[in-house]
Amino acid sequence: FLPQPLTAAIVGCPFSGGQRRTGVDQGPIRLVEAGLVEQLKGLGWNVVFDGHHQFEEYNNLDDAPIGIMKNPRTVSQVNRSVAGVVMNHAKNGMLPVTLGGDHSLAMGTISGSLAVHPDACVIWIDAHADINTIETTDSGNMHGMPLSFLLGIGDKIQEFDWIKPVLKPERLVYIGLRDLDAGEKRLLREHNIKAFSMHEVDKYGIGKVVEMALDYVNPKRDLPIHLSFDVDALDPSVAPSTGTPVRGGLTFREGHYICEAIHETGLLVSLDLMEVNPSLAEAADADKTVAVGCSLVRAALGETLL
Ligand code: Z70
Ligand code: MN
Ligand code: MN
Ligand code: MN
Repeated sequence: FLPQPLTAAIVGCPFSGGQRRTGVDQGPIRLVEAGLVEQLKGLGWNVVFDGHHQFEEYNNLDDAPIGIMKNPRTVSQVNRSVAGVVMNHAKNGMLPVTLGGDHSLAMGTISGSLAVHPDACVIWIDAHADINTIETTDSGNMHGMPLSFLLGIGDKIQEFDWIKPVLKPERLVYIGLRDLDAGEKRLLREHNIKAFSMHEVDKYGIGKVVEMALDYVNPKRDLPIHLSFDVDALDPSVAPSTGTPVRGGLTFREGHYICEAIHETGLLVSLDLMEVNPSLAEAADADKTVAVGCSLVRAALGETLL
């Protein structure tokens, strides 16, 4: 789906308004400082990076909660802007690599990539399902909600009118889940959404799980793929510096295997790497999380072991 020569467009999104903890806005800055642009060039990619997006115009919105949703107008407007940026990069034949920032940003990235690749499937790697609606959310944190907006599930909220329900439930698959709210479990069942939790990773092994996930969303291996990777899918021993670490996660190799296998399909058109928060752990653990983030992106863009 991507023209040669291959070009990646880094979309740095220092945004933390979809959750409560500061510091996740430093994720993209640290990933780029660690040398991600040069690393991707080293793999043979052309890389476009015109600085991190600042979202200044949305810093001081009058933003009272809607229901219990926090910062709703800011989350909406930032994502509307991200959607435009991702869409333009994709239209120009580039592979957007969006660096978060919190996972509410997937409202923008997936809206943008599916505007250009409407039949794309979404592979969502996460400890969490991020599918709460205004009715089901207990926290009001919008990083736990992006998929409900993209799927068109839940009460319509005027402030998010710009988000079209571009994602069909049968085009979504999860890997790595292990911390779902009761309402989210109900939504997955009601909408018949395919998920491979850590239980299935243990049972079948990661190789089989990725194959089954692709067989489900992309049976003929002919649809574009948007990969949305929340670094908290990895075990906290591998990626400690993230807002909501949950024990029992993917190993270093399991996380990389997913990225490598998706690269091998030749179908990847858009990538998110989200929830790196370098301020939440000791310096060495923050560095380790940033390094694993860079390494996952390299794997998805074709770095091989041999
Ligand atoms: C919970 C909520 C979440 C990430 C936490 C948690 C959601 N289900 N997502 N960390 N990345 O608040 O809705
Ligand atoms: Mn840009
Ligand atoms: Mn997430
Ligand atoms: Mn998560």
